[in-house]
Amino acid sequence: MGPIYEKTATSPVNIAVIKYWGKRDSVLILPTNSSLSVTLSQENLQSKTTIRASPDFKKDRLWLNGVEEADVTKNKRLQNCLRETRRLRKEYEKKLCEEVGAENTIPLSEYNVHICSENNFPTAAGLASSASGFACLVYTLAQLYELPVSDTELSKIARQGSGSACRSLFGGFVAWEMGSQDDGSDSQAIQVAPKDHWPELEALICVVSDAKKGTSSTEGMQNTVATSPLIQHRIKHVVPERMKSMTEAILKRDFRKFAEITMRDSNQFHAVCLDTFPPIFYLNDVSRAIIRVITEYNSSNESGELKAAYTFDAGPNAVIYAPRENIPEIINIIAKYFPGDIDNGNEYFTDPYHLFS
Ligand code: 2P0
Repeated sequence: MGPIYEKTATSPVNIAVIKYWGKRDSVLILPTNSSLSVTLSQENLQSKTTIRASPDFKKDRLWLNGVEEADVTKNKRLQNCLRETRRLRKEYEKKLCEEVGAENTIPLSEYNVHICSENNFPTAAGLASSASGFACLVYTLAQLYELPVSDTELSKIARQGSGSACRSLFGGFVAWEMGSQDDGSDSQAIQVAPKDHWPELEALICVVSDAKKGTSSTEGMQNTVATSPLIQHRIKHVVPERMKSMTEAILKRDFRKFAEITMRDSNQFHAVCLDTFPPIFYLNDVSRAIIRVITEYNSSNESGELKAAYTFDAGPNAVIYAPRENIPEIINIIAKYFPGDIDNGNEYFTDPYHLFS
């Protein structure tokens, strides 16, 4: 038996406040608009990945949530992430050979890997499981390979696993800049602000359903780009301005502005889904009732300040952003209006996000 090299890491989920929806290149995963997200805490929602490399392994193998994938060579996105990280490792090995000699350089780039990855939350229920999963794959490989590269550099590889994964390499507030190059060299994630920039902001996740979603994001966004006139308006005339305003709102910790843009962007994302032909429905009756309850809660506030913001991804589950002081009140309201509707019995939890390290 030869040696086994092993690394384990975890990655958090991110929830977009400016949504990514649409690709201009579906192999490199280049988006049609920039997006911005908040990274949630790792304890409640995370992917955990262990990767082993050994000269004895006969082929690359993958276990997702304990089940082995039949043929990893068919998983193009995984192959792309593996190929790109191995390429960087190969370059690093060349450098190591020059510095410390070939006899002291482990040729990890040539070894097959065994990858075990699991989520502690429902997969594919619109809770960004592919984001944390691919971020974790690329981050763990980078650790195993000891790659001397920045997280922004790694974000370009994670992006090729799943677009939103590039944002999960950072904590706090993260922008995915769409870039303009055809080779994807400037389509990358950057941190807008670290999580301790705005420690009062919390996210409350309401699991409306943990069933697998009907239309995958990948398929859904392709259909939207192919059929929706509204998405063109969003790409050209809405998102560029919103990215600037949202960045300003975050830097100034302006919850009113943050909340309004968050809700408007969620609404527009679901509007382009409805504008897709045939239409895509991610919200259900409970989701829409949550929108009404939060709208009512905000308008009942005499000062005119917004107290909470809802956002929904490609599924019916709500994420509610609010200053920490409002969270107990929001939980009471949700519990009152939705005593049994949410996740087979009232499952919701506060989730103070924190930096990925
Ligand atoms: C987002 N979503 O910005 C948006 C909002 C869903 C709604 O990113 O095809 O799973 O793997 O690049 O990243 C979901 O898209 O799609 C997503 P692929 P991904 O978070």
